[in-house]
Amino acid sequence: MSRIAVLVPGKIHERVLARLKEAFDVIEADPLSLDAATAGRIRGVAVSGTFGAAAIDALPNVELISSFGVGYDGVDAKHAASKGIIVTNTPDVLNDEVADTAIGLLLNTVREFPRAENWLREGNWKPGQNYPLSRFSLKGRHVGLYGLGRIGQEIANRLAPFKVKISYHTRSRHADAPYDYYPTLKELADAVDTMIAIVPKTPQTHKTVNAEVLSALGPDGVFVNIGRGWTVDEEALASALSSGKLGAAGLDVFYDEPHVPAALLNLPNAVLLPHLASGSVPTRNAMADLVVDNLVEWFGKGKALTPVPETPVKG
Ligand code: A2R
Repeated sequence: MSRIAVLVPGKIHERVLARLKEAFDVIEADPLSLDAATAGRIRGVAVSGTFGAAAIDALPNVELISSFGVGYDGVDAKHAASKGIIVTNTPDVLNDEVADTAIGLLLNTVREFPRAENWLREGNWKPGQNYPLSRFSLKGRHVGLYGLGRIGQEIANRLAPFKVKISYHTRSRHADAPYDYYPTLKELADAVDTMIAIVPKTPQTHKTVNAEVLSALGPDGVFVNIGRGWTVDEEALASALSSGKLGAAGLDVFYDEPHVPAALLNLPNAVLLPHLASGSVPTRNAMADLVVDNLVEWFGKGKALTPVPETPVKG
């Protein structure tokens, strides 16, 4: 019996490819360039990045699109749902890694560790010469979480031992969360001096961290983004940082990756990382396994492990 055909439309973690090849007939190609017979054979997709409506429409018999990463904004899940196609993502297996990165980035931003290390490597540490005291401390801060989902909750768990006050803004109050809830992002920004954004890329989150929100954090304020660059007005952020309206920022994500605006690159009070929050070998392996396991379970047992809310079919 011939194997089920699974399309891999672009670059993906090598473990995904290796494991898929054990179980499926893997076709590595652009869906829009396939001949009709090949397109008709494809029943599954494994994708890291973009898979839009045209790509979905090019595969008449596709049943499941398995997307690498917890954010699946590159896949048109609504369109897939309208055609009865399931989309899966890789939630939970990266919560700890991303939350750890958030804490590291926060500390780096507040205490300037990357700058201090550069200062040392450049040979500046000499008798009688010490790196200047960091302007800010984490001690006594009031941290506002913009997002308290799977990852936001893990960030909150890690923040508690730092003895900072924690508050949050989400779409709706979490009755079981022991933190102050603010129904708007501006009200949260008014209340806190430190904000960590961990929300998905959706039409509702676009550039919600704007000049008004950043000003509300204030000259001693710190902003950290570990979710999506889409949620931030980068021009307003660079301007707030350079004018001193905002104290410092730590960013793992950017609006138009891998492009990082020069206005941010030139700022001494910004810590910039190349979207690596989940980027360790063990965590990316776990994500790769979940991408493959969703396809294996669906075609073996008719059950998708981690369908996204738009396509909540568990089989
Ligand atoms: O569902 P809620 O009310 O707990 O709010 C979710 C929040 N969120 C928003 N908050 C305020 N205004 C919005 N328009 C809005 N849209 C979503 O973001 C929830 O607290 C959080 C998302 O949680 P999860 O769906 O569990 O996502 P997870 O696994 O924490 O990942 C967050 C994002 C991914 O979508 C990637 O883009 C990125 O982190 O790696």
